[in-house]
Amino acid sequence: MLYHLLYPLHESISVFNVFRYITVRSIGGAVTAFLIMLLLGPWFIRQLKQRQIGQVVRDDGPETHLAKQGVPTMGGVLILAAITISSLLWAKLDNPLVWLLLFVSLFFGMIGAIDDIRKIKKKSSDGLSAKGKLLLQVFGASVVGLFVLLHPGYDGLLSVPFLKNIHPDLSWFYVVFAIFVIVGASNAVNLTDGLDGLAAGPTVISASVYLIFSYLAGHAILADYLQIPYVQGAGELAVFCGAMVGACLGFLWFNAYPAQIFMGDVGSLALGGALGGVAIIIKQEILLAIVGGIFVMEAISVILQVGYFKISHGKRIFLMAPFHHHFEKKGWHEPKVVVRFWIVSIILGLIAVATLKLR
Ligand code: 57M
Repeated sequence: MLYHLLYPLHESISVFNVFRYITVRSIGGAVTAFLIMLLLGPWFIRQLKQRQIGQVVRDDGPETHLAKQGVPTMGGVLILAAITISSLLWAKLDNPLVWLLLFVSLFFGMIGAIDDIRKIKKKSSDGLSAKGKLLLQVFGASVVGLFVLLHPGYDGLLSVPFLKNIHPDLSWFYVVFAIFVIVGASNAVNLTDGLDGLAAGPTVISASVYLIFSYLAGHAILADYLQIPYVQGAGELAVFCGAMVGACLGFLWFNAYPAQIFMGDVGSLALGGALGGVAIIIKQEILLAIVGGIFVMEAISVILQVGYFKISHGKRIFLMAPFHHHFEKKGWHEPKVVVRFWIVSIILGLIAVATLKLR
């Protein structure tokens, strides 16, 4: 919005010329979202406490988690508010990709909110049925997949990191692939969100990498030089990614151990959906498996654990899944597990950026 209001005045007030630069607006988006979280966080936590919107902790988890009973949850509502307000302030509003990414984030946030509210009302950790949640997620993701496939200038070609000349054409199957990426990312972040700061940290790193890739994908000359798909208008998604970075950093201020607030499914499903959405929209889909490697490893640990548990009639691969609990069970303190996962996430982020040249 600020671009539309202030840039036209740049001839009389020259400083407003800066609003034309995506880099400036991405940083503006990040700082604005961060400040919204920092300034409204304490108030929001008080509101959650007054309304007794507190976490119901399962009794079959690590004993250390029982002390977390009642921690205010659904902090994702404030995260989404910060991302939305900041994006609407700093992004160009005549860009359909920005609205598409806002849609998928808020739609997945709505799914999570329904789940959270049901859990809180029922005072149990069972929320929306798995089938109901999945159907809603598939619908939301299919909107993005269809938009991308039918939008002028898009195609069903896949980008493969490290292999610049390989572009498999999925054609209509690209919609199914897009659903897999977005729904998979959403649920993977959801599973990861099981320790203080464990989901927000890697999300900051992933959104930072996608901020860079969005800027490059939307820049015709740089995209051509780096041999990545040029996506007209993708640069504006750097502003959205900046808002995600700022909002998650602001959330971390309160979610760092010992957490004063959890993001809830409203936050984890939305952030995962947003990361999956931006990966599809800027045509950097497989890259998410690298930069979001922590999320992928967490989801795979659950798939392996549940699968082996069933075929072995009760045996386990990990002491507990998702595998952040495995390290807790091995005696690692929670902050140590979280910071070590952040370290791995940062290394994966650097490798993801390196794919721009290693190809
Ligand atoms: C999402 N939710 C956390 C919080 C957060 C199939 C199975 C693997 C499913 C999985 C599951 O239920 N996942 C749901 C994980 C929960 O966090 C809430 O949920 C939101 C995110 N969705 O925002 O509102 C708990 O996580 C802890 N937490 C923190 N700090 C945070 O910042 O400490 C969350 C955020 C919170 C709090 O304790 O209550 C969760 O873990 O439920 N199930 C599991 O993850 C369970 N694993 C399991 O059952 N493993 C079995 C299966 C695979 C065979 C096994 O390994 O044998 C674990 N989770 C819990 N207890 N709580 C273990 C049992």
